[in-house]
Amino acid sequence: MWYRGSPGSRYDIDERCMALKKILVLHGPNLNLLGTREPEIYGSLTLADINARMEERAEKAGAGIDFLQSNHEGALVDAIQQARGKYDFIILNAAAYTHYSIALRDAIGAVDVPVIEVHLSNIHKREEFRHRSVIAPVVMGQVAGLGAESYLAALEAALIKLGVV
Ligand code: CA2
Repeated sequence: MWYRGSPGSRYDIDERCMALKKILVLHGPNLNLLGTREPEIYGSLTLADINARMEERAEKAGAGIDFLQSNHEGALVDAIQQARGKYDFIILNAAAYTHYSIALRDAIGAVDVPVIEVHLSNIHKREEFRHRSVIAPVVMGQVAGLGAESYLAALEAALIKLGVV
């Protein structure tokens, strides 16, 4: 499901007038369930809550932001490939695909858009199979374990790297 900055927002207006910096946020499988189960691990905010917080911050900084959640590996690969020339930064929570998707790793490696890997939970202190991220070697950096603030910290870093704040 795609979500875009609200119509008539500064994002919409700026996009027609000047080259504004654009960020794509990708959420992987099962993250649509956030806020409904396992709040002790993933927190009680829904994905819509997290997106709203990020949108508010991006708008304040004058950057554009779009969101996509998909349970399908191929849809995420397509979104990464299509980000080329359209987005300046990707913030990616690949969820379970983090631990085994060579397809996602190859897509990130093939697209010249910087990626920050995000996790709500601290994958390094959970089950052993979560300790390994196959995408870590091809991303700019990783933020994990801060709950929804992982996304906001990644966004802040992206805004700084893009020179908009
Ligand atoms: O901590 C993270 O953000 C993860 O990427 C979340 C993934 C998990 O497989 C990774 O190891 C770490 C799981 C996302 C599933 O989210 C749910 C949310 C609520 C209820 C059930 C699943």
